[in-house]
Amino acid sequence: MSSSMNRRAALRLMASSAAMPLLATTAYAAAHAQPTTHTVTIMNMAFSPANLTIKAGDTVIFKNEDRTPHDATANNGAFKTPRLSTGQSAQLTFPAAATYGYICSIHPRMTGSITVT
Ligand SMILES: [Cu+2]
Repeated sequence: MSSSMNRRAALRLMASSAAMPLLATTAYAAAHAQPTTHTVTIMNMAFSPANLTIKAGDTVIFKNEDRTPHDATANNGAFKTPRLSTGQSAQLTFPAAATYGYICSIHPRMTGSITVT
């Protein structure tokens, strides 16, 4: 009797450990994933990627790898990073669905967008 209980417990353990890698690959897991952190690199007077789509709750890190200072300033005033020198970064979390166009306020021809779904 105790050996059959042990076998059931062992089977349950195998089932649960086998399910974990599968779960991580399903669409359900992707849709309900933990918030993700994305990086927008600033280089050669441009944001890269210039157009980024993320999910509500995700975080975006703006990292300046250019030789000159830059920022990221939303056209609608929703956010503005500090002025970032070479090597500096700023992170913003986007709690709700929205679309933001943004520029570098120092070099307004530098443009980008973040779409939060
Ligand atoms: Cu700039």
